[in-house]
Amino acid sequence: MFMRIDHIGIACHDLEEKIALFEQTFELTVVARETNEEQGVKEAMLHIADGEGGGSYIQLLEPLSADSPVGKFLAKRGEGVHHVAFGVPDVAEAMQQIGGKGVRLLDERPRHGSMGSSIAFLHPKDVGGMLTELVQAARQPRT
Ligand code: MC0
Repeated sequence: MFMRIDHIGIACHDLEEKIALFEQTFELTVVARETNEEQGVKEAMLHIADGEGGGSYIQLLEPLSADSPVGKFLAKRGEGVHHVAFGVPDVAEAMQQIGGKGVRLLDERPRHGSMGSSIAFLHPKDVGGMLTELVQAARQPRT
């Protein structure tokens, strides 16, 4: 079902400061930036590697407001790993399979994610305390 780790999402207060930190410390490069109003975030993707069906990234997330998911997370837990995202070939199919096993889906249908991807979240309480994201990259796996 999972092809690769698509990204690790890291919540931060100051996106530009954390981009500079990750670029300088790990010699990573920002390959995409986006403001996603629906998700309440301003974000940057730093490329790590290419994998099956898409790439692997560090995703830095700054909240657009205090009452957004990332804003609430920062207030409660502070900066750090917010979610882990796994690449799947077909997000709607993965939602159906995983939902059928009793895991709560936080989205009724796939939503717009980074770099043209389709995404859906799973409730952290149903998967060992880890907010989990399913990602179907815009670039489809080679057949
Ligand atoms: C909350 N909890 C978490 C968590 N956020 N556990 C692990 N990781 C997280 N990130 C825990 C809380 O500690 C709490 O546990 C319980 O879940 C319920 O949390 P809450 O604070 O009462 O409830 P809410 O209203 O904050 O909702 C949490 C929930 C929400 C995960 C349902 O944040 C959500 O729907 N997230 C999905 C969307 C999202 O995160 N979007 C931002 C990234 P206790 O034990 O205290 O009861 S968007 C993104 O990343 C896009 C751009 C992309 O990748 O392309």
